[in-house]
Amino acid sequence: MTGLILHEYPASGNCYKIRLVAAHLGLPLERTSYDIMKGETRTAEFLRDVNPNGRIPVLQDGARLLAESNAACFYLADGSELVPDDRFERADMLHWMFWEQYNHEPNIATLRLWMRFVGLDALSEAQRMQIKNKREAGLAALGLMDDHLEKHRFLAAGRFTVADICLFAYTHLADEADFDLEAYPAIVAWMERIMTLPRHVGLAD
Ligand SMILES: N[C@@H](CCC(=O)N[C@@H](CS)C(=O)NCC(=O)O)C(=O)O
Repeated sequence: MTGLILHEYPASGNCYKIRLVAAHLGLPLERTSYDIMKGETRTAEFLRDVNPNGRIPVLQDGARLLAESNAACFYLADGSELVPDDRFERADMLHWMFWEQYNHEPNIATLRLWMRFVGLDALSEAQRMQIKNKREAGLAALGLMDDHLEKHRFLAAGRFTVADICLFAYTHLADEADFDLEAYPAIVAWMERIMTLPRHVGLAD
């Protein structure tokens, strides 16, 4: 890997995941910022040159571009201590990363975006109608994580892996979407374990 560049919006949890993986591995990452609130990932240039899907994060390695946060995390960490060698444990780690994208991020991250960045008054009627379902689904996701973390110190393989980083990103921001994390003691203890790891960095670091 040479000349890694992260195309990002710094407040995005999806972008933070990649910075956190890089920090744990000691990989230098150049950062290029786009303001998603001003549509800077929807310009003709961005769609042509960075990501036809119109979204950040995108990880650039030399001339090659990789979209999707969890794919980028896996790319950086593959072959490192953050990815288990055992075939089943590696797939179990991926199971949590896929679960995050289907059950967690679309609910918790989207509510955070709507409440803290877009503003409830600026939402469309269609978005407003999704709030109740997203809140229920977000609560279910946090409940499932809490149950699992009551019995396991980390999500997969009995140790800290990329899955923990991918789930930590928006879980630790869930209070910004008015989820009460104090109701999930096993999640709180797990977050504490992650935040006290030697190479941990915060969203704003
Ligand atoms: N599944 C994608 C989601 C990417 C995504 O939704 N990015 C948001 C910010 S977190 C974005 O670029 N929004 C701007 C837009 O859609 O115009 C990932 O994990 O990378």
